Amino acid sequence: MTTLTRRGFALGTGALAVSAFAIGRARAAEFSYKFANNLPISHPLNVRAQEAANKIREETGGRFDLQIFPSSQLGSDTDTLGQIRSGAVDFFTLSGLILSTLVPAASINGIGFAFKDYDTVWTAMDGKLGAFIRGEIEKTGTILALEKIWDNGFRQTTTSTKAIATPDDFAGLKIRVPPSPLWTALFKAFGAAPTTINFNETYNALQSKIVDGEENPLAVIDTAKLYEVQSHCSLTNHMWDGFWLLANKSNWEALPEDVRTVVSKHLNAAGLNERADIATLTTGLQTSLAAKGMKFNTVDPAPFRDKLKSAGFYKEWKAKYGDKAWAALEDAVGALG
Ligand code: X2X
Repeated sequence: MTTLTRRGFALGTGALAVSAFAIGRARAAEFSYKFANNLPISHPLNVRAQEAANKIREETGGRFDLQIFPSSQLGSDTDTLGQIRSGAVDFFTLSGLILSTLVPAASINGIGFAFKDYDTVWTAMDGKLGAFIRGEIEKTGTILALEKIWDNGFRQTTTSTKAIATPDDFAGLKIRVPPSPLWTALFKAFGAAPTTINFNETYNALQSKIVDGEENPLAVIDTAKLYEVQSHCSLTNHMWDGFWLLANKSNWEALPEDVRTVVSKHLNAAGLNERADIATLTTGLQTSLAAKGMKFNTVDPAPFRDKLKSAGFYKEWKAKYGDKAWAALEDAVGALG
């Protein structure tokens, strides 16, 4: 028979409180950090980020809580770039091309038709080219990028008007581009009329016909439901785009080293899993988007590349990045332009 003394009872509840704290849900975490991104919650980036958040909470015994804000809930990419610099946001996945408004070299992977396939992408971005870009990001002194870049994908062109089969089809096309000088320059070189619009306003801009087209990887076209407002998808594969997982430097350095190790381990692993998810998802998407009404066509990239060459695109951007950065790119992808 067990007699529950007053003292024994008090000890018992104490033990219960300790074990509830150990699983991390009994009280507020010691560190609660915000992770912003522009993608729908169903996109693999958010699925894997949430999975990492759960693992981090568990492995830190509830000390670290990663709160994820999908769909630009904290503001447009342009706004959020300001917030990651000030520390109002702690983590932010951002396309290197948009980041280039702060770190010019960060757009270099978006040079038209630079990458022929994913093997080349990961060799470059997990290798010297990625290290070079991360070094440039670190030079800001306010933000840093975790080691593994996450996949956005090879970008395809959609319109509500017509298929893009040759460079001439771009002539005068009102196309939405994300906020980045490289994006604007690329589509001007194709002869289109690009308009800069943040992603959180893109669906509405297409729906209200402020623009007739946009370009994004199939995983974004699908999860953001752009197929509802676009009828054609031309497989232009004109650039590979990825998301650097940025951290505010002083908030990152405010974490104890052991917490930082757990956070970066799970976030980098999540990035690798997200890459695999995008690959799997993309395989089936042409069929499922076609079933939702999109008309697909493939393109021969050669005339598009020639158009960029004759417009002086490669020459201009080589001069902008400088010989050292351009050599790092060509080292990874072969001679350009
Ligand atoms: O804004 C876009 O088009 C998107 C979602 O692909 C990026 O974040 C660059």
